[in-house]
Amino acid sequence: MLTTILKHQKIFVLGLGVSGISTARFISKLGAKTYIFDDNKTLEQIAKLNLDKNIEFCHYDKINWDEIDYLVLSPGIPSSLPEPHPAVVQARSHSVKITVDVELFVNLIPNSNIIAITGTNGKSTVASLIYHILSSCNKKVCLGGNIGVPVFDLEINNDNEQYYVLELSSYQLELIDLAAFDIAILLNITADHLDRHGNMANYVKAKENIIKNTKQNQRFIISIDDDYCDNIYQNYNGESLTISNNNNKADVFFDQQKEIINYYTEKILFPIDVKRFGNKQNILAAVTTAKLYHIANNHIIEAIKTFKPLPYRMEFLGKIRNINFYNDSKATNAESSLNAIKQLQNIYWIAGGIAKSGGINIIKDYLHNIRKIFLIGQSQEYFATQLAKYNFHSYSSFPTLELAVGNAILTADKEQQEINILFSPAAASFDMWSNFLERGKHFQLIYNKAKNNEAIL
Ligand code: UMA
Repeated sequence: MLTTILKHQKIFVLGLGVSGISTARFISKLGAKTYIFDDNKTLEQIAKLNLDKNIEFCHYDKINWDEIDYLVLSPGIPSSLPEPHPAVVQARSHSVKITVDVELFVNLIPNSNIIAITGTNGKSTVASLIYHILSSCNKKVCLGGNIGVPVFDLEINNDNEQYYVLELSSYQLELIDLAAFDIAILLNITADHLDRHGNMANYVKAKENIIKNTKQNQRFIISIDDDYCDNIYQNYNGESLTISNNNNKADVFFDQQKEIINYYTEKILFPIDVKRFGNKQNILAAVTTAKLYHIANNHIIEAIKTFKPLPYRMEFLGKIRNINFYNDSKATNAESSLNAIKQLQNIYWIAGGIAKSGGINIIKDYLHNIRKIFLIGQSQEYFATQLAKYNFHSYSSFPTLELAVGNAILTADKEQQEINILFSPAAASFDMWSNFLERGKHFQLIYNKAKNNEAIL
């Protein structure tokens, strides 16, 4: 058993964010000698106060690496690109195994059912939806991973009645070595996190690690809507089920009326507003997973009806006069914003932040859905240059989100028709906020003020 093996090991945990803290707690409780470190000096005192006395805070320069069995890296800390962390370099030179919490966790529970989900966009929605369907059917199920709950915060149950739904990022998948999943889901791949992975090939390789190892009866649910995923599918030899937004040659797809899902040869009547879930692919991935676990169609549909979409993902906040407000702060790249833009007309689009590779290039064919654009953040000039190139000139730039929203409302008030204010940045948030959650909360606060007729500027 891995628990027995781990118990006798010496383990260095680098990074004291949520995943590092939870890993250190778990392995030290098992009995492993646990060392921790974080480059943020202020965390040393906090860690010392909050963690067991048998966990030792120790700089990686001071550790005797010859005695260490594992270096557990927090997902946000690079193991190779753009530059390996100095602790990684030292660990490697002493042949210490470098790993990540998900790898250790999954190897502890080989008998349970593990559903792993990755993709550039939609993975949190799909993970939450699968979790909701399984728990609605009284299955023993836990949800964790990149979605915000570190795996070692989940209850550990190595039995075949237990289900784990794990959202996995490319950062976590990069260090997968032996972990294998019962159902692996790959939703889509578009350029993202290239600063961390260096280039597209490395990013794709990290995502592909979701099928690096196989488990008995493993199934791979893969969307074939983008070339990267299609290529992975073409080269895959195991059992797979393809899903698609628009290709009726896939194993699972919506047919023309969109109220029917074709699941192989079976047709499932599906009277649900698909827009609530971001896109069709998200629904198809969740339904396919549920079918693989033999859940009856009526149970699947009932569960999906009661699912509450996650905050800040195409979240409809409400209507003020002729203006609908949508909070899509989670859209940290243009592909994600494109999903939102495709769903609406008469859009006043608030966008900007730290641009991803390609900027907003892929939006160009859907600019007809947009009436005006309100640019914020570091990417203002870049996005403006791109818009000018596409002959779209109805845009202005603002130094704050308040000013952008305020101006959007003032302008929308003069319109004779219904306007959709869409906050979908198509960029990372770190220039103005610490993450997309903080950014989404900010937009929600501005909306609340506007709703209550309070000044927002
Ligand atoms: N640190 C160092 N040295 C460094 C860099 C960081 O010591 O060179 C320390 C920081 O000071 C900090 C800690 O490492 O104390 C942070 O570690 P972390 O960035 O891995 O963050 P955690 O809090 O452990 O959260 C991680 C995931 N974070 C990232 O991948 C960046 C969370 O995903 C995840 O929810 C959590 O584990 C539980 O599994 C967040 C995320 O932004 C939501 N993910 C990216 C995304 O979705 O795009 C991939």
